[in-house]
Amino acid sequence: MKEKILEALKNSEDFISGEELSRRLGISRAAIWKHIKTIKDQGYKIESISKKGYKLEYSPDLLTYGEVRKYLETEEMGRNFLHYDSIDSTNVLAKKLAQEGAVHGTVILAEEQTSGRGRLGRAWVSPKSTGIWMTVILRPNISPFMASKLTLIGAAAVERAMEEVGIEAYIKWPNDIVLNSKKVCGILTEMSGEMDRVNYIVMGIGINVNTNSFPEEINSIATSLKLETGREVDRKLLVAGILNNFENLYNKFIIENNFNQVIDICRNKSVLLGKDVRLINGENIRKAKAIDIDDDGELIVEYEDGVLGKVLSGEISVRGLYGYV
Ligand code: BTX
Repeated sequence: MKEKILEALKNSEDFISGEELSRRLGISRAAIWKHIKTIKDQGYKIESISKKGYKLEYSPDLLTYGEVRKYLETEEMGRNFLHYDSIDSTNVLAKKLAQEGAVHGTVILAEEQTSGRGRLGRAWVSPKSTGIWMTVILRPNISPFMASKLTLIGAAAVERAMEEVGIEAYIKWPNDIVLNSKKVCGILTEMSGEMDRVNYIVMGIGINVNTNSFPEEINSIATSLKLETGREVDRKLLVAGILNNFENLYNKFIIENNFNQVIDICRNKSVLLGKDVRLINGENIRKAKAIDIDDDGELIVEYEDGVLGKVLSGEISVRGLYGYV
């Protein structure tokens, strides 16, 4: 109901009376007044004048469904959209909700994460209202060994969406997006499954959008779209753009088994190919050169002894990137 009131206010150039709203929406004027109060508490400025009614003066930069919806062209992705002011981690909540049966395409988005997570238990810095911290719940009918491909679909969708808002970003296979050799986005894909079946997958995407500064410990490796382009980027457009592109690429893969476009994007926009890399597997570090990304999304490397190898996922550090020199 709150969404409907907001929508009516947004669509009206002038004041709308409480009476008109109550007639249109079939609820009492007292109920309208209560909802208006909650909307104001979210940061919207609404002028109210007796006899005239309500007028929306200002909408805050919030990533609610009501704000994102008009840019969404999807059927499933983001159609169940949960927005939080502050939670520990959207991935953690997504797993809980997926376990409880949340539908395919459910998006959990928070303005702030107090305990955002990266891979291998690392932390992801997620300050209030400056980034995009969201997780999509997926229920693909694929075998678990195909799941790592979804991260590449996510990375390709983020790259496309950035391009649509005029930003040329690059993909550090398999789960980072970089701008000017610094990390602007990370993707964390987690799966619940059995030997031959996926129960659900949650794909968390974290993007530093309008962040002005970072804590000391990541300052040299992290950047934001704003810091690199010198302008504020509309978070709503980016969220919708990611979901639009993701649904498109995801359906091509799941329904038509067509992964070509994703691979093309990952190859053309790769920061790894042709570079000296270190493959990190716990304590074990091996030097190699990144040669190609094959049609299955695996990274082809050439080890120092000239032997070629395939890497399915994992930790890669690249010469010249994030301090590896
Ligand atoms: P990762 O393990 O590849 O990267 C984590 C590392 O990146 C950290 O150890 C730190 O060095 C650095 N880092 C931390 N915060 C940031 C930041 N804001 N920008 C750039 N670098 C940073 C990458 O893991 C996957 C991150 C996924 C984050 C999303 S946000 C929504 C969802 N919910 C959640 O808890 N995680 C995901």
